Amino acid sequence: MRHLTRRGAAAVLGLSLALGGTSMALAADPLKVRLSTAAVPGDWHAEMMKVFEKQVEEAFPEAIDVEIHLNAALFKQGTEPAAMQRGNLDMGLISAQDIAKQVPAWSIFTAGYLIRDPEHQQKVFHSDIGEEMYGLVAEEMNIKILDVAYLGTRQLNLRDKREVKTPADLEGVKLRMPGSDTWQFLGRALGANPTPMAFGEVYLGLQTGAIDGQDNPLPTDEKAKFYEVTEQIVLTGHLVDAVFIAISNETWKKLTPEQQKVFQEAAAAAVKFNNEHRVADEKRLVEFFESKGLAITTPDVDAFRSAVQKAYLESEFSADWPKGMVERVNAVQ
Ligand code: KDO
Repeated sequence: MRHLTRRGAAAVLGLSLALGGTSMALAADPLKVRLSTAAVPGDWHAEMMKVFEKQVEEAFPEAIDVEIHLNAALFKQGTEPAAMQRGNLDMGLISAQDIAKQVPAWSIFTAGYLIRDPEHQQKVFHSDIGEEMYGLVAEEMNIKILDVAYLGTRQLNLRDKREVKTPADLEGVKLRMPGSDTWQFLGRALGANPTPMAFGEVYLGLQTGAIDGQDNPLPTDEKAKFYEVTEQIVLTGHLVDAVFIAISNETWKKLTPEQQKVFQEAAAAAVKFNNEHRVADEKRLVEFFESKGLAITTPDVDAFRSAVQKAYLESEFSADWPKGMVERVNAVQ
């Protein structure tokens, strides 16, 4: 009996020590916040997240550990929202096209030639429009958008030189677009023959001739080295593109009010960093690409604009746009 009791006591002591150890370990473990994006290293939306990470970790060195995963290494491009919703991912850089898959009203922001420039983009999303549209994402996707960053203005980038003035000149051009309905629609609206392909496969697709071209902002053409395997950039400027810094509501709720405030401020600092660099690069890069032997041509942008706007207004997508939203977006000065 005595022996048993002693052993029992030792077991209880061991257990409590183990538990004590565990709870101490838990207290010391920072909250890991994992972010996934298809961005390549060096592209400004990848670099901006370092700014975010630094600001958050400097404020909470013991409590929070931000982990950035680039190149879609953690989750495939476009699957980040679902991963956040399943509780497998904390943060993602997500697109309006990703959101539109679940919240059809958001397809308005996938429309070509709606947002006019980076400044207009900031003003739209920091107005009551942003509040309303972010609210839909919170309600319907359980995801909180912290801020909007300028991904750049999308331009056509062709493997072989070609005379391109109007959408008719893109007939039969196998144009890689990311793989979702809204992206494919944009490719068709431009007059091309869109083909879906993940971002990570585009370089090889251009090199082998599996595709005739792709569209991306100039800084991405530089950082992903698409200029090495293409001969021309057509300055269509068809989409003033955005990425949204998003966090799952589950993770957001784990943060203290003070931490939430810092996350919000760090996202704003990241956006500022990204936008300044990206706008400067867009000015610098035409000359850089020319020095690499690419032809940089200007099409009849009005012809592209009217064809694309007409296609969207007549599309099934526009039926889901909140009433009066196009006019409200246009009215933002
Ligand atoms: C692309 O696949 O072309 C795209 O530019 C789409 C964007 O929404 C975004 O996913 C981006 O890729 C990646 O972040 C890589 O820059």
